[in-house]
Amino acid sequence: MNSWEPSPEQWAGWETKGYFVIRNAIPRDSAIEMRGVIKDLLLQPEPEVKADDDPMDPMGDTPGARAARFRKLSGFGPRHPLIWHHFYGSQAMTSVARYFLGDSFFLKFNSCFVKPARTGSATPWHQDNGLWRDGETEPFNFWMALDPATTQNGCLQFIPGSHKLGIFPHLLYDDSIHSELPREEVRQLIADRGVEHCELDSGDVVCWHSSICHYSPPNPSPRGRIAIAGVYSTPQITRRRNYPRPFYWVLRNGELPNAFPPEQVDISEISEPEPFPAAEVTPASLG
Ligand SMILES: O=C(O)CCC(=O)C(=O)O
Repeated sequence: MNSWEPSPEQWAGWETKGYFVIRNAIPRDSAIEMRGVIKDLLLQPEPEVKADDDPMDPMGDTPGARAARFRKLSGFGPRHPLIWHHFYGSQAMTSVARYFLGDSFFLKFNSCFVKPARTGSATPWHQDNGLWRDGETEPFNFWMALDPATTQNGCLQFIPGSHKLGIFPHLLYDDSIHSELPREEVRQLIADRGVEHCELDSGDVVCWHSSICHYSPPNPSPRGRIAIAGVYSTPQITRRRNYPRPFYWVLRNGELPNAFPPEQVDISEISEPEPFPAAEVTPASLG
């Protein structure tokens, strides 16, 4: 299979900021085909994948309303051959990840983030491994824009260099849609380090360190923003097996299997993590 190496600029981004971008990582036409698969999935009465609780207002039972129900769906990647072969199990993505993870790795998570025009909600500030709570810092995280992602429609925002600060305990506030970085901490980090907006075109990919602090705002614009994301990991990195969903082999001993569906990783011990602690409400956290 083809090898891939970061450019000096990408490597510097990875080292110093905690992320880098690959322009045209996947052909734009493929990205648009994958967007069609996701749109179709969103319209199904009950998608057979994991959906976050709907953080958006109930919007009725029309096709348009159903397409705007979810902020996030997970677990669709290994069920849709077009998405598997063109993205999660593609030459393009696996050759990038091989540079970081070596010859054998699997898909730990796969998610689709949907920000419909005008109603799309925010994803709160978090570190991916702050949500995982497994202490893992080495998995490889990647996110592809299926629609152009802009500052107007809610592209990702990163706090550069925050991947070097360790894993912050995440908290649940009364209005949190999921656990998040302590809000005071975020204010201080932004004051110290600033925020970078990561604008991408369809088929561009951003890859980031599992500890980087990131966020995406609501979408008040007339343009929707759909993206698909994944996390690859290896048996050496992912030792604590506290996930209720299966992992799927992507690359094994340097070979990219052509089979579909992809093979599940054999995981025997699965245990649920503890619940998140509630945030203490102080005047500062309300402000
Ligand atoms: O796409 C988004 O809005 C959020 C994505 C994200 O936070 C993630 O993949 O960890």
